[in-house]
Amino acid sequence: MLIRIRKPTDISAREITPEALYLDRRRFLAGGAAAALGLGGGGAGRAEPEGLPPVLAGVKPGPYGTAEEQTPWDAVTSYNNFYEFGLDKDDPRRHAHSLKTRPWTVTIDGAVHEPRTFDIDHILARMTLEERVYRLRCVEAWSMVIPWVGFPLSALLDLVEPAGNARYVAFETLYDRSQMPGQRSRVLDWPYREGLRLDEAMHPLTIIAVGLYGRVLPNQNGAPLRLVVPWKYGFKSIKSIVRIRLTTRQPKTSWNMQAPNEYGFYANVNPEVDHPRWSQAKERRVGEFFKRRTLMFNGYAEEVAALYAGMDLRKYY
Ligand SMILES: Nc1nc2c(c(=O)[nH]1)N[C@H]1C(S)=C(S)[C@@H](COP(=O)(O)O)O[C@H]1N2
Ligand SMILES: [Mo]
Repeated sequence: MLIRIRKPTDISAREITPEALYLDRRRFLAGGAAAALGLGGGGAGRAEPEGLPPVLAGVKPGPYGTAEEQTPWDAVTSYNNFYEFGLDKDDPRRHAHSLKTRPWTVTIDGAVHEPRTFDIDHILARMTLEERVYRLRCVEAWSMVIPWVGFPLSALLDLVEPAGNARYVAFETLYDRSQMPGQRSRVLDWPYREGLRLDEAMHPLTIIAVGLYGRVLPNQNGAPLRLVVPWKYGFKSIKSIVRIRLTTRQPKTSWNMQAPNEYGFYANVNPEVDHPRWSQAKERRVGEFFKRRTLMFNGYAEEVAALYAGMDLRKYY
């Protein structure tokens, strides 16, 4: 993985926190840059920067990184889609503090041998946390590069032993109008729902994220746990999940119910299949001026194209 390290003198005081966060901390410390910035843990007695979530312990580098420049923490946590907290990009950051992420349970049931309800802290204690730097491509044609912390969804599904007839996985966000004021409006048929085919869900690229930049996931990004499927449009990455159900039939999904001709079940990033109201050929990386070409399957074709062999991707959009 390539790391872009600027000279400490290039970094203004305002920038220190996000810049430090956006470097790989292990290499960062190893390179001695931490000492130059006064961020080193040793002896200086320097306190954690204020207002940031806690650091997650024991995070290992995971497979499938991208060396592309990472979108700064401030952008990742202030430019969000989370309609439960409003429709504007800055609404989630402003309003998602009303979400209580403890206690939190996730029920996994349906076509499984061992249906169970897990406490989030039990899940965190059982899973090995990995950092996965993925591109996120929203259907609205903006994109980011985000260093997620999480674990493969397959590791969670293995705990409940999917039954032989399970074909799909359905996900639901919390439904609680007192914590999620946006649910008082009818923009979507709440709770937010998403779904994957079982083979997509078990694919090693598919993760449950519980953090970013080595820290606990902020509420606006879908705390305490959210799905990340990097080869699909962002709306598949359902946030603040409370229920996962294995099913034999293709589940209903929020955006498909809302506008079936615009948002399909598959929602694979595909520059050749336009959204009915706009092209999907290009995207704007948040923070950049010029647009860039969108890549087939968001750049993950080598890993996932085989899942769709023989399928008409114009029909199954
Ligand atoms: N529950 C829920 N999950 C959701 C959404 C939402 O409105 N509600 N928005 C989706 C969309 S459209 C995108 S692009 C991503 C954005 O994730 P981010 O805010 O962490 O970048 O979350 C997805 N997950
Ligand atoms: Mo999106």
